[in-house]
Amino acid sequence: LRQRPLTVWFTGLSGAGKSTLAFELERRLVASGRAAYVLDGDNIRHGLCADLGFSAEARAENIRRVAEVAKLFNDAGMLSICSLISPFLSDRALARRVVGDDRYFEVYVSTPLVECERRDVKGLYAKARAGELENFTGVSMPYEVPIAPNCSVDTSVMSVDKGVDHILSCLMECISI
Ligand code: GGZ
Repeated sequence: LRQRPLTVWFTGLSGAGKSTLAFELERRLVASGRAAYVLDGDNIRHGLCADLGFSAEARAENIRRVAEVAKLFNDAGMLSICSLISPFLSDRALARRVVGDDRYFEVYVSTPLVECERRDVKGLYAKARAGELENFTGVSMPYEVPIAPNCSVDTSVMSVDKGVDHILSCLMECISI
């Protein structure tokens, strides 16, 4: 089976649907015989990046480490799927450099802030609005919208299944995997 090692990099606000899309994409790729693995920001912050907080510097280091791991998976021939808020253009540019321009595929999960805040699955937006969480993306720290993502999905207007269909069609179109 032909497979190009790629890193699919999901970026977007907390609650936008990045992890859900990433794990469903992984499930579909594995079901079609491809080796793929999700590196999810929230999970990785319990282990590899347990020492890091949410300052701009800590996020940059978080993203750098995950990109380095994604590159190792790619070197081993696997597809890496990274799901991190990665709010700053400069950090996503670093991730692109680390994994290699020709291996980096960016998916912007563009679900609007109002919808993420309405969902507030973990109650983090409420805490941030109450001033109990500092440096919260979209509330007390900026999110810099990607300029030219390879693909965009807004989960407030598209189901997870349709979103993954769209990502897969972009992947097939842009790169033959
Ligand atoms: C943003 C925060 C914060 C702050 C805790 N800002 O939606 P979640 O809850 O489950 O996932 C979010 C996760 C963000 O980690 P990342 O590694 O993706 O961020 S970054 O790429 O910017 O390094 C969120 C939770 O951690 N969380 N505090 N202040 N998200």
